Amino acid sequence: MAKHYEGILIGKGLKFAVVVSRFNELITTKLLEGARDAFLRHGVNDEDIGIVWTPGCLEIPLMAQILAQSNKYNAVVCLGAVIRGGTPHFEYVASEVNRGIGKVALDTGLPVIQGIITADTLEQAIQRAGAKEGNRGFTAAVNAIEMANLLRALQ
Ligand code: INI
Repeated sequence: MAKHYEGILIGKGLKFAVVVSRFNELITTKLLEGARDAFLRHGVNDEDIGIVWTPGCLEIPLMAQILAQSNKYNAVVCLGAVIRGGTPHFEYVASEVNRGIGKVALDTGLPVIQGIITADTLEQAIQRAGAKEGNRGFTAAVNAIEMANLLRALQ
């Protein structure tokens, strides 16, 4: 009989760090609200959530790495918004932050969850930050709980 491993969605006793960017704060504060809501509704204690603000998305990977290496958290959630609308380095910022977050996860062996919205317009970003298309921060936090528990199940 094959053995299946899954991460349960119970957050009690787990500790999480959230790295959130101030750039496009209108969107990222909504992502943070969504993430906190998900953590609390899945049983995480408010005191077990550490929140770190960065100026922009590009600074997120370094902070995520420091938090992942601190041995204080079961997972790190990264929240930010990269909006195309007229910015020439949209592609650069979007790909660098993605690459950096993936690298931190692989280098540290800790779940580092990507909750970065990349959108063509502000309107599209709003849809993904608590309007029609849900809240990317909420789903990132749920994924963090699942991954933290999956890691425990495998260890
Ligand atoms: N930072 C973001 O978080 N989102 C963006 O859309 C963005 N754009 O488009 O420029 C952005 N730039 C700032 C960047 O993350 C750094 O904070 C900045 O370059 C200083 O290092």
